[in-house]
Amino acid sequence: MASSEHVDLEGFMTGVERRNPGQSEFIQAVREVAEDIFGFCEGKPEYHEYQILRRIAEPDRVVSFRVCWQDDAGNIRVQRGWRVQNNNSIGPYKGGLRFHPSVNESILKFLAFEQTFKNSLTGLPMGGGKGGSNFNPKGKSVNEIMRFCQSFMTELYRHIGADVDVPAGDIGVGAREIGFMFGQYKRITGEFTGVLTGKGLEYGGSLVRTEATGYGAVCFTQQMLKTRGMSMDGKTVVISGSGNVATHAAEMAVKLGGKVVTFSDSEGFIHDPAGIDQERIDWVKAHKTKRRGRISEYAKEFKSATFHDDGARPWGVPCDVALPCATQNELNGEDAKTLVKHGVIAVAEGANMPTDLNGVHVFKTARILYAPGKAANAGGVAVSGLEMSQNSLRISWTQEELTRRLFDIMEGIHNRCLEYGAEADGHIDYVRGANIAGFKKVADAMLAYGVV
Ligand code: NDP
Ligand code: 2IT
Repeated sequence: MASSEHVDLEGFMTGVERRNPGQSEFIQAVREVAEDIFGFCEGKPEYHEYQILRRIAEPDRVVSFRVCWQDDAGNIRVQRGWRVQNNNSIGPYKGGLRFHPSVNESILKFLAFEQTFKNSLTGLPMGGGKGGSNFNPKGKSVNEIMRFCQSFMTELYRHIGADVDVPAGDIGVGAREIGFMFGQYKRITGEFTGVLTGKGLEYGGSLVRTEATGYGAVCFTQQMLKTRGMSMDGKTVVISGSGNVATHAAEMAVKLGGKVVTFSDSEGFIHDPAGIDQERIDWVKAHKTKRRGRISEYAKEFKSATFHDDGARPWGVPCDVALPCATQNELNGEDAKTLVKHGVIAVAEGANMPTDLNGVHVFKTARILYAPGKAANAGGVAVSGLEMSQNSLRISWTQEELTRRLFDIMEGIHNRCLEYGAEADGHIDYVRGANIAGFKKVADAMLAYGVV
């Protein structure tokens, strides 16, 4: 029954490249995982015989659909929507929805693939999925956003469900968009179920979900620093992005005594050597979510800051801790070398795959504390998992209970990384640890199911 086909890493990647032409982000994400999994599978023939990695690297399904909507001027607009259901071996498909003009099948396949390992690492019963659209929310009115979300859900609703696939937010999708989509799902199906997470607190949302990704990433950084007898206290922190993940990472870094000095968006970054304190973080949050403003305006509001334009990124600013929290491939090999040259101690990815493969290799070679997104940013989906549990039980846990559970889960992920990533000299390869621990649980479930 089982195939005995056994190829090496490069043979495997040649097949992935042949089957996914032009899908560079997806191929990159698969390679990053395969580099570790091939070594781990040596001496474990069942994973090869049952083609486990080959099967995880082929989404269960990719649904693509047309989304029509009408703008305020009365024009008919046509967008493309997707849901990639990567793997549901250990639970319902789970993962966010991204609305950004750059969204395409490759990006959503990479995100759904990564999500499969990340969700496994949380220890909660969630499979991996991701979806979204090339819709650009920037500059749209609230009514346009609502009409788009309703139209998107009118197609998506038939593919999701509380026990089937549970989407949430990601870039361009926050509480407002989740509200519009949940309202439309409820309207179409007549069901009030936990079919989306990241909902408002009034209608089944969970406390701490908004903060969870950023808080969790800094909690993970603190765990990493602890292995070297250090803490966030007094550390200079460079952050990219200025959305949900970036602002909450900054908030927790400041709470733990760190000095945050940068934020960015797609236009550039601000550098505030005076330090971005809680008051300034609150200003950024309001500016980005309520006023939908640009980060450049921070430098007009706070005179201690400078704005660096032309899409500049903050990696040249000397720091102890770097937290990339914007988007994929925003930190390349040269950026990684600059960070290392300036003495960076820890890098934790709030975003998904923000470091390109060259950058990953630079961090690995320099043996700094480097946490990949699937470990460091898992706090968001973890509290989404807790939102699902609360919805099923029809109860709401308190802020304290949820914060405790989030921190316990992040510590659990750290321990799982240690299990497979600790080396003889005490160095921890978090990339290897996260890839193997995430893979093993999914792989063993797949072995139990046979060939399906
Ligand atoms: P938001 O939409 O709240 O913020 C995104 C931020 O990243 C903005 O500052 C945005 O700037 C910037 N950004 C987005 N795309 C680009 C781009 N192509 N180039 C440069 N900057 C860009 O999203 P989130 O904070 O939720 O997500 C940020 C990252 O974290 C993503 O990688 C996401 O997948 C990941 N993540 C999110 C989780 C969550 O719970 N929300 C959970 C785990 C990971 P601009 O306004 O100019 O577009
Ligand atoms: O990348 C991610 O983990 C998210 N965008 C959150 C997914 C979720 O289901 O909460």
